[in-house]
Amino acid sequence: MSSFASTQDSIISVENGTAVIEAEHYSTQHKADTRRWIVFNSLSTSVHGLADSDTIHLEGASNNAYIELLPDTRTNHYEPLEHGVNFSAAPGKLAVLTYPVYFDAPGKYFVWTRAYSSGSEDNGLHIGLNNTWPSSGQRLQLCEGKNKWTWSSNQRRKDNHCGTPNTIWLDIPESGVHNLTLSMREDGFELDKIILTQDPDYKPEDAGPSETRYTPPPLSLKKTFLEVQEYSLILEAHQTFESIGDVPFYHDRRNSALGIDAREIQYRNVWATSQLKVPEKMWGKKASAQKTFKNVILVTLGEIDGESSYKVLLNDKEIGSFTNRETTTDYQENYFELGSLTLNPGDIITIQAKAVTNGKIPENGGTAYARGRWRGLVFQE
Ligand SMILES: [Ca+2]
Ligand SMILES: [Ca+2]
Ligand SMILES: [Ca+2]
Ligand SMILES: [Ca+2]
Repeated sequence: MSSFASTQDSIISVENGTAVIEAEHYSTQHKADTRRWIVFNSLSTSVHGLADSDTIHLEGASNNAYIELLPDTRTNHYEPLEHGVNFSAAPGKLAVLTYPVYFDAPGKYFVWTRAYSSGSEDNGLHIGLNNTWPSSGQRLQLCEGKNKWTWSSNQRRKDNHCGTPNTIWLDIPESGVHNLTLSMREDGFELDKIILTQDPDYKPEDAGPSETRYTPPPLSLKKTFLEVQEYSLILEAHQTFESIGDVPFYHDRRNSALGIDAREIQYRNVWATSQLKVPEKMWGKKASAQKTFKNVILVTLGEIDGESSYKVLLNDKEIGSFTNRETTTDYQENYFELGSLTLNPGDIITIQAKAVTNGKIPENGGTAYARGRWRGLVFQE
């Protein structure tokens, strides 16, 4: 059985003030004509054909995957700096990645990134929110920890090129889903993981915590009318039909059905009767409208200790007569088709059932009885 959850149903969420994102799990990339974030994982090779000055750095990468901004045509000071090509002082111009994140609380979130720098021109990145680029997200810089995966939350400043921790941050204006965005400052940048945290004292270590991805639990499956795939109206027996006559139906709550209390010997092997008078506004607002259904289905419940019989009458005329099939599982639905039916307000629908035994299940010196359970009528147009 499918869990009815696609990957789109899970979302990075803030847990205890912190959201953790694998960089390779971006949702979209745009402005990627010139430079593009490429995913590297266990299927990748260094022979990718794009300009690059270093090989794959899967060792130690969280989730065994990361992204690199390629081609990398400025790997050192001697290679020409081309504004808008291999360098972008302005944020949001090239290779923009988007990560939807659910924030349960607004406020200030410090941004940490885990990156791998092997040179002097592959260690700058811009961080934004909802495609806006506040000054507090610009010029994330990675100085220490060359040639290994390293966490940084430092903003590059004119007077301090390496910056100090916790100087890259975003202000989340309100709770809800916001798009974390990031874009190129320097090509060749390699990004493994991103952390957003409200804790100013937080400092990630090693690969950091696991991704904080919320996946909703499986939806509850329906328990009644299991094989009914389309209907315009379902009349549930216990909600709409009234027991009449000497042999009563009772409401079997556990099984959402009407049934006959076969412990009473006088209720065995005789018809119990229930009725519904079709109300004036059965089909909606228009009163007195006649309605024709292409099919009507009586839904009953099988039992192991007997095969109960049923009758359906319309204005005292029998229109259907059925017997449950033998079963080894209690309370499985049986579906009996009555075919096309035309109803008018004031019509009387009658359902009858019998408690019977098949003599197979010993009980109290005799054999157990099936209780003539039925669940409802399904109307199809
Ligand atoms: Ca590389
Ligand atoms: Ca570069
Ligand atoms: Ca690189
Ligand atoms: Ca990763």
